[in-house]
Amino acid sequence: MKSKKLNLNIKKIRNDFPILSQKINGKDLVYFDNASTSQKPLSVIEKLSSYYKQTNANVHRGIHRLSEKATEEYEGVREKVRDFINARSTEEIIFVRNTTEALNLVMRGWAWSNLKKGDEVILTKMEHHSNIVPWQFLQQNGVRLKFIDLNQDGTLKMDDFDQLITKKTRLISATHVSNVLGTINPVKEISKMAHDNGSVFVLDAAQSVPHMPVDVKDIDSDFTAFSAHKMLGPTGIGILHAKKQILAETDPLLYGSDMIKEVGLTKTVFTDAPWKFETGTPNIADTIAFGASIEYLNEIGMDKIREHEKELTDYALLKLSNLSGVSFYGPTNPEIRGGVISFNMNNGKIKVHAHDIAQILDEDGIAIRSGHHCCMPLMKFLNVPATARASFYLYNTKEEVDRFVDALEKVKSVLKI
Ligand code: C6P
Repeated sequence: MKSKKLNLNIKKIRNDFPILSQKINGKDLVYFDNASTSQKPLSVIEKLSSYYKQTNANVHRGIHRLSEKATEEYEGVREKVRDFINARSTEEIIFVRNTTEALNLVMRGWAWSNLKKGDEVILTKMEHHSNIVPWQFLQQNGVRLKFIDLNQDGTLKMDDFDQLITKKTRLISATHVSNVLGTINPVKEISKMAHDNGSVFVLDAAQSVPHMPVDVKDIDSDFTAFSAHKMLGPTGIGILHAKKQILAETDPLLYGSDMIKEVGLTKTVFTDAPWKFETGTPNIADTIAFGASIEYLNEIGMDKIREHEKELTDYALLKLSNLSGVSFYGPTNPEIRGGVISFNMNNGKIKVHAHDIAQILDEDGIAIRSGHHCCMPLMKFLNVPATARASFYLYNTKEEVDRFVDALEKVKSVLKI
């Protein structure tokens, strides 16, 4: 197959990621587990280390120089995040640990006290457990959960919204990009349907913000959640974006420390958003290093990253469709598909377990994920216990896709399918 030239300077990019130059089982590492977590460029690693070497101090507390510097850098990242997702104000940007914590904050802090018996929440059947399990707790208060079904190609049955949305629908939540199917959902349309009905729209952007331009003002989501570790940043830091008006009606998850204006023995006046939600000494170092990952992504350009992944995915899907015994899931239209390919292998008689595929690929230095990907209801829809999954990022190449496809040939011959 003739390979079209990708528009990123991949060689230069790969040099920025020290981990990619190592060998696994004597073979060059192919890292195709980016939907799980991404690798980190030197600028992020160095920012983390330089923070501890030169800046380390608590934020918002001291008036000494180091504390002021740490606070300045920490708050500077809030502005970088605001700009990255085109939010209206830094007051709408809350630092949390990850997407899961962000979604739990929406459930406990807003939905728990605002939704009553008989109210309804609509989710989709492709949601990650982090966007299902928290909402299940609302059932204790008599809230009903409803689910949008999927078409066979892994897209949402958009027509079903008409039947599912009622006057009792208070909240709709959906993933922007499925971490299993790669489907890019029409979230702007869903957001509009929610608002036309007077419902709140929650966006799980864990798999979109790292891979494509995302504009929360344009989508008009009320709450948006994502994690730094999936976008070249450190683990332990994530974002909940929320519109100012709705934040005013949201309670914090944790209480204490400096999220206060005044504390009496029996009564406390809280400080303003977003600090009200960031109780205790925060994850300062990782937040500051997260700023370096945003700078890195901005320098490359999110449009270019999206194009690169689209091209890689298209290339991989074409090669996989020529490989007998491989079936993959999700839409084939590259316009509505992110850089995630879940698949299984069988020859009609023998079904290969996804873990066996991942293990054989690992022998060749190729890292993919296998399992239910925290999407058990989706596995049920697909009628499989697990899938193997390759997921791409800006540093991956067509040559790596070729190696991956060759390794799948090896799986076929080892397992005689
Ligand atoms: N999906 C995957 O391998 P955390 O772990 O909180 O940073 O992100 C949770 C999460 C929420 N929503 C979606 C759509 C996700 O994909 C994830 C994380 C990883 O697919 C780990 S299970």
